[in-house]
Order: sequence, then C-alpha cells, then structure tokens
Amino acid sequence: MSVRNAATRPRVGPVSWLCLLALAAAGCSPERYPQTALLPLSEFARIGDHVQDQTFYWALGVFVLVEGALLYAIFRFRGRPDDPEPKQIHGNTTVEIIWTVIPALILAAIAVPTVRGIFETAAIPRGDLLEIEVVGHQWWWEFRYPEYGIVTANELVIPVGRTVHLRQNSADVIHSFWPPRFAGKRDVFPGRETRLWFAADSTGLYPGQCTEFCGIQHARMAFHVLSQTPQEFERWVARM
Ligand SMILES: [Cu+2]
Repeated sequence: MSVRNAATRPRVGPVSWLCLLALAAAGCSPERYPQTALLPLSEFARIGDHVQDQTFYWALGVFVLVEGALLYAIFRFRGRPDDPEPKQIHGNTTVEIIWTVIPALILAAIAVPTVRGIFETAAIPRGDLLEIEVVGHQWWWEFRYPEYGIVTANELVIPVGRTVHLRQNSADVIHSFWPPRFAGKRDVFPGRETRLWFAADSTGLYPGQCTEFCGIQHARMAFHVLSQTPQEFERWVARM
C-alpha cells in the first residue's frame, strides 16, 4: 500500500520549485507594488539603502559560512551504528576567541556606515528649502505650505530637485510618516516636532503610508507624493 502511494505521488521537482520562486519574486515587482524602499529616489533614501545593502551582504556571507560549516559537520562527522563514543572536549579557547572577535569586527563594520547615516540624515541641509508642515490625524495627513498659504490632504506636492523640509506634528496620537522612495520613517508626535528632509530625483506619483499603528483605520492612512517639474509646481501653486 505504502509502496504504491509513494510511486503514484506526484514529485515536486526542481523546475516546480523554480516556478514557485519566480511567482513569489514577481510579488516584489516595483511596477505593481511601488511602495518600496529598495529603489531610492533621493539622497536621503540612498543613505538608508546603502546601509541596508551593506548589512545584507555581511549577513549573506555569515549565512553561507555558518550554514556551510553546519552542513559540512553534519555530513562529514555523522554517526554510524558501530562508531565508538567520540572524544569528549570541554571548550576551546582559540575557537572561542575567533568567534567572538570576528562578529565584533563585522558589527563594527556595519556600525560605521549606520552611525554616519544617522548623522547625515539628522542634519537639516541649508539653502533654498521648501518648508512644509505635516500634521498627522486619525486617519489622514494634512500638508501645509506656509510660504503659499496652501493646505492639502493626503497629497504632498513637491518640485523635483528642491529640498523639502518637513516639520511634523500630530493632532491626536502617535503616527509615523513614511514616503519610502524618498526617506525613512519618522515618528509624528502630539506636542513634539520631528523633522524630515529630502530632494526628489525624479518626477512622478509615489505612495506613502503611516507606519505606526494609530487606531482602527491605520491601514488606510495613506498618502502620495506628487513630484513635479518646477514649472508644473508653480502652475499648481497658482491654481490653488
Ligand atoms: Cu497613523
């Protein structure tokens, strides 16, 4: 019975696994799912992306080495029924020093670009900044342009290439402002101002999202960034 079952059971071959992998990878398509931080469109976003890339490659190296050593040990030293009891050991100072020092060096190599990135993104640039006030509400985003006397809801309109300086507050609970193609997440608090800045590289319509659970409609607290040419932006200001 069991022999026949095994013979008739369909085999999942490598081609099927590859097809499954291709299907899963298709879910990462930036055309259909543009809310991604992996395709940065500003200097601010590139700083974070650079740290993420470096960390990923370090992690990949650690994964391959550790899993490789594990598989080697499993197959090379696997027990056989008539094996004698292996030699018993109690620690190895040399090995322990090596596996403490190497991870410490890897963490230091990751910490340097991380700390540099924190300082670079925290420093508000000088020059011709477009000041915009961001107010988080349950459950929508208010954008105020004091320079032009314009207020919008869920639509951050910006001129490409010009640095925007966002001063962020909340009208109620804690939210988090996240325009993934342009900048990392920045929490938005009632009674405390946080700041964010970026200059868009290219024009287009890009999604953003509140990323701090802020109540029953949190998932719908989305917005979009409309990056326009300076001429289009001037026309938009004139129309408003
Ligand atoms: Cu929110």
